[in-house]
This record gives sequence, C-alpha cells and structure tokens, in this order.
Amino acid sequence: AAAAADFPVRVNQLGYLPDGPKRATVVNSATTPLAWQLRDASGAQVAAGATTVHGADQASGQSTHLVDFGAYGGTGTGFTLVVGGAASHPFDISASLYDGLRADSLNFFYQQRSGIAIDAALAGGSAYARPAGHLGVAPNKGDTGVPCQTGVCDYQLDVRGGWYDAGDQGKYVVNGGIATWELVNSFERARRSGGDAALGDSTLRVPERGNGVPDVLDEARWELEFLLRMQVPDGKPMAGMAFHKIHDAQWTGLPTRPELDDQQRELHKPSTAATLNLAATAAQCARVYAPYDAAFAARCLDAARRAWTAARANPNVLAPATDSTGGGAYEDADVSDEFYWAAAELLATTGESQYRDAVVSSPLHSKPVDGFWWGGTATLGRITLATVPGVALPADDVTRLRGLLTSAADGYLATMAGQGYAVPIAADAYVWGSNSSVANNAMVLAVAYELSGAARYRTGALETMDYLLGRNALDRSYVSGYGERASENEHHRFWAHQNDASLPHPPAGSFAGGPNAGLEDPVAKAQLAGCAPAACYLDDIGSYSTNEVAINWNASLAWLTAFAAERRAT
Ligand code: 9MR
Repeated sequence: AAAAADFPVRVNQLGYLPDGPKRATVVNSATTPLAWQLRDASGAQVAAGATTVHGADQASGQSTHLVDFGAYGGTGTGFTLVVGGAASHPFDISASLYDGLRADSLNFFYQQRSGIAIDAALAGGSAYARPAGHLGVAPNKGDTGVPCQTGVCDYQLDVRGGWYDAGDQGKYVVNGGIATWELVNSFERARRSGGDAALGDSTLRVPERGNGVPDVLDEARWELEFLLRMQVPDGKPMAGMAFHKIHDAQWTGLPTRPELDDQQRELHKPSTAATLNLAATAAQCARVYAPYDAAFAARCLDAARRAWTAARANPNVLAPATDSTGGGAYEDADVSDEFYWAAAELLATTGESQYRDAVVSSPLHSKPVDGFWWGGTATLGRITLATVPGVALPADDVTRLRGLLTSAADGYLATMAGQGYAVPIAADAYVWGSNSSVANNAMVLAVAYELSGAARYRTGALETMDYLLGRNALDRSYVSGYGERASENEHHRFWAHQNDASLPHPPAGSFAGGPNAGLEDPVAKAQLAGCAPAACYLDDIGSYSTNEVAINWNASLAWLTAFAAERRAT
C-alpha cells in the first residue's frame, strides 16, 4: 500500500540507474549544509556527505537542500537516504530499473483500446478484463456507424477502434495524432540507437505479439487504423479532411464501463488541425511501417497525401473552444505548426520538393524550438527533420535545426539548475497536464543527447524521471504502481475503484496529468485554494484537471522511459 505521509527527503521512489545522475531534494529551512547518509537495505551506511543549500524553490514554495550521491557506485534494492534524522522512501539502484515501466507505460494503450475485448492475461489480471466497447452493441450507440452532429454530414461512418482518449471515452484526432507519433517516434529513435529490440515483437503484452512486427508498432497501428477511418471519404464534401473527433452527445458519469455507455456517439465537423495530424502521422506510418507491411505503408502514404491536399484547400477550418459538450473541445486557433509538422513528415518520407517548399517557406522553420503539446506540434516536425537520416533538406538547414534543438535543451537545463527539484518547466508553467510538459521537454533533452552525445543532456532527461517518480513538491510518484507513494486514483470511467470498489484502480504505468495551478475542476477548487503551483495536485478521481490519465501524456512517459531503459555501451 502507498505510504500515507510525505517524507521531507525526496527521491526517485523507483530508484536510480548505476550510470545515471543520483540526486535528491530535502525540504529543510536550515541555511547551512546538513549531513546525509546513504544506507543499504540492512541499514548499513554506504556513503555520506553534506547537502548543498538551495534555499527557496519558487514552484513549490519550499526551502530546499540538494543531495548528490552520484559518486556511489553500488547497486541493490532497499536503499534509503537519511538527512537530519528523516529517511526517504526506499529505492533501488539498478541497470534494469526502467524495464518494467517501459512495458507497462505501453500496456496502458492496450488497455485504452476501444472496439476489442480486453484480455485478463494481457492486461495484468481479471480486474482489468472487460468486453469490447463501442462496436454498435446495445446499449452502445457507436462506433460502427456514427452519424454527424446536426448539419455536419448526412452519412454515417465506421470509426471503430482506436484508443479512448483519457478518463473519458471520446476519440480525438489531434490527441490521437501526437500520441501515435510519440509511440512510432520512440521506435524510430530506438532503432537508430540500437535499442529497438526491447520494443520488438513479443516484448509487450499485445494481442498481435508473435506476428513478426515490433509490438510498439502493433499498438500504434490500432490507433492509426482509427485515424484513417476518420478521413472524409472520396465523393463527400471536404473529402480528404479528417473529422475532428467522435464522442458521446452528453458527458457520461463516473463510473461508466465502455460497453455500458448508452450515449449517442457523434462525429464533429472536420478541422484543418485534425487533417494535418492525419497527414503527419500517416506519413510517418508510411516511412516506419514500410519494412514490415508494404501495403499498409502505401495506404498510409495515400491517406497522408490526400489529407495534405485537403488541408491546403481548407487551410483555416478551426475547431471551436465552445464544442465541449460530451467531450473535450481540443480547440486550436493556429494551425501553422500543424502545417509545418505534416510537411516535415511528408518530406522525410517522400523527399518531394512540394513538401520541402512548405517546410522551408514556413516561418517556424527558423524560429527557436518551443515546447510541444497537442495544440503545438512544430517541434515534432523539427525532431523528425533533425534526426531521420537522409532528409532532403540542405545540410545547413539540418545543422541549424539541430542547433535549435540543442539550444532549447540547454534552456531546459538552465531552468532545472535554478530549481530545488530540477524540473524543466518554469514556475508559471504548471498547466493542465503539466507532467506531459515536463516529459516532452525531457524528450528534447534526449534528442539533444542523441544529436550531440553530450552527457549533460542525458543527465537532464533522467533527472526529469526523478521528478515524475517522487523527487517533487509532494513526495509523490505520478506513475501508478511505481514508487512507494504513487498515485492510484486517477480520473477514469472504468478504473474507478475510488467510486466503486468492484472496479480496479488504474493499472501500473498509468501517468497522472499532474499539478495544475489553474484549479479547473470542482474538487481542486475546493481543496487546493492557495496552493503553490507544483503542489496543485490531488490523487482524487474527481480532480480531472490534475489527476486524469491521457494517451498523449502516457505516450511521453513511454517514450522517455524507453530512452531511460536503454543499456548504454560502456
Ligand atoms: O489535455 C487537455 C488540456 O490541454 C486542456 O486544457 C483541457 C481542457 O480543455 O483538456 C485536456 O484534454 C482533455 C480532453 O478535453 C478530454 N479528454 C480528457 C483530456 C485530458 O484531461
């Protein structure tokens, strides 16, 4: 069971890699250094030293000291760090530290699948098994023949499959897009670094294991097939565009099992942003799946080209913020970044000049690298252009893009260095899903490591894992099942144990959205008034603005964990 009280000595509750950084944060207002001891599982002291006084940490509002025990070279389980009579939670030091989370953070996607029965043997126990949801079987009203909202179209579409977005059962193309890209990119990156075997066939708990295709690509394909179904068919108005989203007519309550959802499902108006998400991910699909399934790759490329052409013909069809009844709005008023991303993926896959022209003529091509998220995707394109071998861009352009990415990474390192908890986001950046901002910036650090080989970037990426797994303002691991004091009540309609004891908690590897200073749900408003930004979080199923799970967030965690889990040649 999770430890109830928070401890003042904050560590990565999972542990540390033998060849990685090993730092901790202590909440203590002393203005002079404190003695620390590292103890092994028997309680014997194995290392000792003195803290560095950091002082006030703006994001947490706490007085902090830093401990660096990186010189310790041992491995094992059950270590504790003791400072001023207070002990940390126990943790491991192990080269295999992240192997379990690499698989579990991806198994989350299997368990979010719509339109397929979830198998107890693959999902980690009978509590997680459930019948297929949203295959048009009563009381479900979708997703095999889904009508449009009034006035949007006069036909139905089969949009079965894909992943449920989050705690709700909506399916949103722009969030599916970034999540899919991150999973496929994780494989593409791992293949370059020689670490792809760990994501290969029969490494994950997916129904397709043993089919000769890397399991992470099997999982991503479940969503890609859904994204392809969301494209407006030939011969219909706005052919080639993608519907923005499909979800229930009204918000469902908590809990709602997927197969018991009785709301009418509806397609919402196509959008340029969704269309460009389809173009980008389908172009990436064509490139990465080609060695495994040429026919699927060709289907992806055809869809990507048609989506691109349709987006160019309809460049400003925007999803409105007001469309949030029964599902999230995923509104976006600026699609220049989606155009850049889609052009980048199409260029990397085809090498064609029409896509190169779109890349080089975009103002975003020379702008500093900004953080990415579902509504801001330019950096996904930059990562592809900077890392995929042989992209048909002038060498100077690739060099400049790589420099922009390493500059952004240096900025994140500077942000981390100024803080008591080494977080790569500023104190004013704790928004809805802040944990994904943290993980996404860490991805840029990992990319900078790949591009430069400079150890400081790997150190930064790994220290970001420390933050997410317990070295933070709340002494909290935001990943279910990982760490002594981990979140267990994330907002979800099926993993709703907190509201209904017959249902399970979220499975191991589920990633909470994290602190959100905006307090955008009733539970957060009632319980968190006055919180310091990094402390605006509740492990309560009702706090959807701080404690929901989501595919785009788990994708960042899975990407980062796969990076962290890779064994390095020594
Ligand atoms: O991740 C989204 C966040 O950036 C927005 O601020 C928030 C409010 O619009 O919505 C979040 O996405 C949610 C979506 O709207 C519906 N499914 C659950 C998503 C995660 O909370």
